[in-house]
Amino acid sequence: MRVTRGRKPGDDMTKSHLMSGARHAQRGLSLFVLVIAAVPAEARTRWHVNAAAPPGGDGLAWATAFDSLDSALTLAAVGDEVWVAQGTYHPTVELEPGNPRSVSFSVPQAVRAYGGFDGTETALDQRAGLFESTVLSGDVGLPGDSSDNAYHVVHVFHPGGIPPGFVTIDGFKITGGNANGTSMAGVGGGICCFNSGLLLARCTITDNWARVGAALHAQPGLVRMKWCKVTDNRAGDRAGAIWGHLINLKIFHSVFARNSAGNRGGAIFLNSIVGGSSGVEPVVLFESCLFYDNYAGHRGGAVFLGGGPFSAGKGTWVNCTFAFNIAGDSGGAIHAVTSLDNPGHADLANSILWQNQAPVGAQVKGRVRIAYSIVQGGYFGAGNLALDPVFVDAVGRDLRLGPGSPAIDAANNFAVHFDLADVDDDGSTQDAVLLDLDADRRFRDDLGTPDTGLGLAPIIDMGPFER
Ligand SMILES: [Ca+2]
Ligand SMILES: [Ca+2]
Ligand SMILES: [Ca+2]
Repeated sequence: MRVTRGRKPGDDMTKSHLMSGARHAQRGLSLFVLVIAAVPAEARTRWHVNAAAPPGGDGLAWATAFDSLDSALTLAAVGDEVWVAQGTYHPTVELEPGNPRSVSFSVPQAVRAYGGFDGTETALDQRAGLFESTVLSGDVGLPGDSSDNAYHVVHVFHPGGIPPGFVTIDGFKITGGNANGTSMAGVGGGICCFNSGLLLARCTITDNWARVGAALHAQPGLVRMKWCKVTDNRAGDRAGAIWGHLINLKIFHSVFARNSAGNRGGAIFLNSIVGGSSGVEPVVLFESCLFYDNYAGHRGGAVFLGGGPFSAGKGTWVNCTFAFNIAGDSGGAIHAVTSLDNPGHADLANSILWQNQAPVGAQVKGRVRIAYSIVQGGYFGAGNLALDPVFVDAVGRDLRLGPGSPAIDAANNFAVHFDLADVDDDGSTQDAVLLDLDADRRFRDDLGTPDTGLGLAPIIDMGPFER
């Protein structure tokens, strides 16, 4: 799987980003383009880690695996891979010497960390799929007591300038971070990412706490996420799951459930600054994602998009379902701030907004454009419906489409983007996405349903699941 690359024509850090950035620069905002350098495609060294290994290994083979993940991360250099067998791992390296809560797994720049092995594999595609049982746990100190846990389970940091490549974290459960300190110790309980490229794949990020950005805090950053589950994280203030500022974000085929924020952005809080318009490749894009049962005390039950001179959240959502999210004040699913100088802005297509709740704007509030979507209560825009999407089991939160759903064959084929997060792991980000959130085939024609969407048959369904 090719996950690191330099800038080149057709790559997703090129024209559209620069152009949208330039538009804002003309309006007095600083131009932000984080460029990631290329690294050798082949790994230099492959380190092996197995919690069940005897101590004293050299990490060069499964038979002599390290028993500590930090042993491998301490030695790993640009282009290296770290293969981790199932087991539970706790960080031991203090970012701030003398402070036991500053321990964190520091994944070095341009290192690829893979979990989910049983400890016999010789190729990545042989992985046994033990992703949820390869656990990176911030529960240091007293077990089961979060008050002495690590501030960040994982730390990805580049001090400035051009990062030497993407950091890959693929196939782990990340849990138990508690960023309840001050300054940077108050953000990014699961993962704290600064000035880096980060690819998250096949990870479950769950049960982390922070004041801001409980699962992931990225600022600035270039983040790709696919096949992840981000659940049950809690923020005291903002961003129950992900905080993104000065961020280029592509999140595909991921689930955000039961995250909460005391204030704004039950799952997502963005001050992304650039991008967001349709017609060019969005800088911030969520595709085939599911958001349910997220909660914000005030605004944006699932998503909050900031707005102001230096803080405008702009993003695009395609084939996403928002259901059963709740905001205490406004924007049950999404709240986009409507400041005059630089408003937040959400573009939605092929999506479903159903059974979200808020006193003002039960589904959405603010500057939100929607097309070819189901919106409870109705919404202005081409192809929008106000009909019950007929989930398979709404109470049990099976939010796939049931028989007869008006979402079937009713979306817009042209709204779908290229495979910018490489969900099919074929090494290309310029191919079509042919998988839905179940990894079943997209663009299926339901023969019993008239095509009401846009494009040539087969027509894509609304939401992340194709029936
Ligand atoms: Ca503890
Ligand atoms: Ca279809
Ligand atoms: Ca691909």
